[in-house]
Amino acid sequence: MARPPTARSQASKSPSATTPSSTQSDTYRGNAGELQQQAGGKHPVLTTQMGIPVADNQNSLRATPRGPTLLEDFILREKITHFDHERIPERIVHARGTAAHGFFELTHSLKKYTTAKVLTEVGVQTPVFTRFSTVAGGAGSVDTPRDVRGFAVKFYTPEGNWDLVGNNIPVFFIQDAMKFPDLVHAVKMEPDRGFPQAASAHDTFWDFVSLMPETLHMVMWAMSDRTIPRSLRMMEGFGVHSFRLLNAAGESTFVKFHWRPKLGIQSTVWDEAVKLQSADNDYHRRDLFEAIEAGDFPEWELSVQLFTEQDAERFPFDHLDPTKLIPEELVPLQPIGRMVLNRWPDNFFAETEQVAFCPANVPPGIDFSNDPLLQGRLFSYLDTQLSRLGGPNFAQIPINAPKCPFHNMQRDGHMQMQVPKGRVNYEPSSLQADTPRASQAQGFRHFAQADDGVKGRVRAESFADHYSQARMFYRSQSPLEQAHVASATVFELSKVGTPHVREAVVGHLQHVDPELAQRVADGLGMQTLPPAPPTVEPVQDLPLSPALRIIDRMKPTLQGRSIGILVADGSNGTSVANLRKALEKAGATVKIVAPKVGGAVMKDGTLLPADGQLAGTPSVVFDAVASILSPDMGAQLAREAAAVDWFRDAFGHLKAIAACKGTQAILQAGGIEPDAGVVDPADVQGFIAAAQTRQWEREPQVRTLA
Ligand code: HDE
Repeated sequence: MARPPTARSQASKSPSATTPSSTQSDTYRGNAGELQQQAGGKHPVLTTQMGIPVADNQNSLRATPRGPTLLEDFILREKITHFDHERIPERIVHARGTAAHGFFELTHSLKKYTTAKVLTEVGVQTPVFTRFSTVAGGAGSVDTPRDVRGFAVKFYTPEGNWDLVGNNIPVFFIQDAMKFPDLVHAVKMEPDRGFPQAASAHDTFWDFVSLMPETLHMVMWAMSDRTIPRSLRMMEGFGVHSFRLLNAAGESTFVKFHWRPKLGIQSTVWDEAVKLQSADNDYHRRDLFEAIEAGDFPEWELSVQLFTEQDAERFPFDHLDPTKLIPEELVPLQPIGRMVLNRWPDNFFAETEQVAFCPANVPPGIDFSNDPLLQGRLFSYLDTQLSRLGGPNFAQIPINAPKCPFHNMQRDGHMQMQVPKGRVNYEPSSLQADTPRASQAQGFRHFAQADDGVKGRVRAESFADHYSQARMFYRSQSPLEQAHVASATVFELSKVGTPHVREAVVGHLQHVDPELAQRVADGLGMQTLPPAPPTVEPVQDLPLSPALRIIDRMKPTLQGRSIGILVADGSNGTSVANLRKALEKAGATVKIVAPKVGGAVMKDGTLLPADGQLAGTPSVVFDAVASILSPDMGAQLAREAAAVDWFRDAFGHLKAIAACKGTQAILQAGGIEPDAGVVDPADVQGFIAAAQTRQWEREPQVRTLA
C-alpha cells in the first residue's frame, strides 16, 4: 500500500523521497545496480526459490524511505533465512580440505586376484574425486601445520562407488577404533581453553602419546618431514589397512594400496612451514588450484602390495595391526595404474564440502580385513554423514551419487530428491515386473572366512610390539632426516608445560633409539635421561627400509616447482626475460616480484608487470629465488626488511639463489655467506641444477638441529 510521505522523508534529498513504494522501479537504488551493468552478457531474471521474479535486489521493503522494514518482505526474509542456514557442521576430523576431479586409468590388470572391474579393465578411465585434508584443524585453519594429510579418493566405478580413504602416512596412531575419540579429543584444541588450533604441540596430545605406546611408530612419522609437505601434488598416499581382493573363484589375496606422486615426494623445512602460515593460509589449496588451472595436471601412480595369509604368517609383525607397515623391501610394490586430477570443482560447498567418503564403499571383488581400526571405520563414516549432511539421503547429492545405475527400495526421509514410481517399495513382491532384485551372479560377496576363538574385549598378543617398527622407521632415515625428527620432537615437547609428560615421552624414545632419546633430552635441557618404561615384547632390530626416506628420493626436477624473480626499476629486462624463458623451459612456474604490484620500469624503459608485491610475496612461497637489480636499487632494497628477509629466508630454507651483482648489498645486509647454492643469474644452467633440489649441506650452517 502506498503511504503518504512523512515530514522527515519529505525533507530527504533522495529522489525517491516522495515516491510510493508500489512504484519501486523509480526509487533510488544505490550504485550496485548500475555497476552490475558493466559486467555485460545475457542475464536470466533473478527469482526467489519459488521462481518469483525479483525487481529490486538492493533495497528491502520499507514502510517509508527512512521507516521500518516490513515483515511482508518475503524476498528479504527468504534471502536472509537461507543465508542463516548456509553452514553445515564441519567434519570432526579432516575439516580443512581441498579437492579435484580427475580419472583413474588401470595399466596392469589384477584379474588373477579380483573381479572388481576398476582393477581388471586395462585402459578404462574411471572418474574420480579426490580430497586432501589436514586432520586436526578446523575448516578455517591453515594449510601448513605439522599434521597428517588425508588422501581420500572416490572412484565412480561401473559397479558402484569405491572410496579409498587414506592418509599420507602408511600407519596410524592407534590399533583399535575404541581409542579414536580419545586420540582426536587429545589432539584437537584443549576443551577448557579452546586452543591450540591445528597443532599437536600441546600437553593433551603428548599426554595421550605418553600413555599409549602404540602411538610411537606414527609419532615418528608425524615428527618427520612427511607432515610438512611442500605440495599436495608431492605427497604419497596410503590405504593404511590391509584389504582383501577376491577373484571369481572366491579366493582371497591381501592388498595394501600406495599412491606415488609423479612430481616426486618433497617436503618443506619446519621454519618454512611456520612462515607459510602467515604468508599464505591457503598455500596448498592455491598450489593445487593454480596447477590444474594451468593445465599442469597432478598425477599419481597407484601401486599394490599383494600377499597371502601364508606370507603374512612369516612377517615379524601382524599386518592386521594398523600401526605396522609392510616394508616394500619385504613385499615389493606393483604399479597398476595412474590417477590424474584435471578439473577443479565448480563449487566448493556442493562438491568439496558435501563429498562423503566411507571406507565401507567397495565394489564386488574388494573386501575388508579384520583390522580392528578398519572395522570401526566401516561404521563411523556413514554415521557421521547423517549429522553432517542432515539425513539419510546424502548419497543423492550429485558428488556422492554413483555414476552407474542404482536401484533399491530405500524411501522417503529428509531431502528426498527422487520420485519413485509404482506401488512396490518392498521385496519380495509379485505386483510389478521391474522392481530391483538381488543377484547372486553380480552381487557383492564377502570372503568366507573361518574364524575361531573366544569372544571378548581383548587386544591380540601379536599387537603387543609397539617399538620395533618405530625404531625401523627412525633408523632408516638419512642422518639429516633423523635430526629433523629429533628437532621436531624437541619443538613439540617444548610446548608441553607438564614435566612428567615430557619425561614419559623421552622414556619411550629410549626403546625407539637411545641416541634419539638422548638428543631429545639434551634439546629439552633435561639433566638426566628419564627411565624407559617396561615393554611387553623385546624390541626387534628389523631390517632397515631406505624406501621410507624422503631426501634421497626427492626428484631433481623443476616440474611443478615455482621460482620468484625479484626486479625493481632499472633492472635489465633482457636478462630477466632470458632467465625466465630458460626456467620455464625446464618446467618451472616463474613469478615476477617487484616492490610495487604495478611492476617495474626496466632499464630500456619498458614496464614489466609484477605477479606479486615484495612485502606480500615472501620467498617461502617459492622453491628457489633469483634477482636482477641495478646496484642503486640493490643498495636501496638492502635497507628494506622485506627484501632482506626474502633472501635470508630463502637461504635459511635451503633454496637455490641466483643473485646478480646488484643484489650483493642485500645479501650482505642479511648476513648471507654465499655457498654453492648461491649463483649468478647469468649461470642459468648452474641455477637450474641448484634449484632442482634443496641445499641440504647448508642446513648445519643455518640452524642448530637436535
Ligand atoms: Fe577417518 N574419519 N577415522 N581415518 N578419515 C573421517 O568422516 C574415523 C582413520 C580419513 O576428505 C570422518 O566424513 C574413525 C584412518 C580421511 O572427507 C569420520 C577412525 C584413516 C578423512 C572418521 C578413523 C582415516 C576421514 C570425519 C578410527 C587413514 C577425510 C568426517 C576407527 C586410513 C575424508 C567424515 C574426506 C574422515 C572416522 C581413522 C582417513 C568421523 C572412527 C586410519 C582421509 O567418520
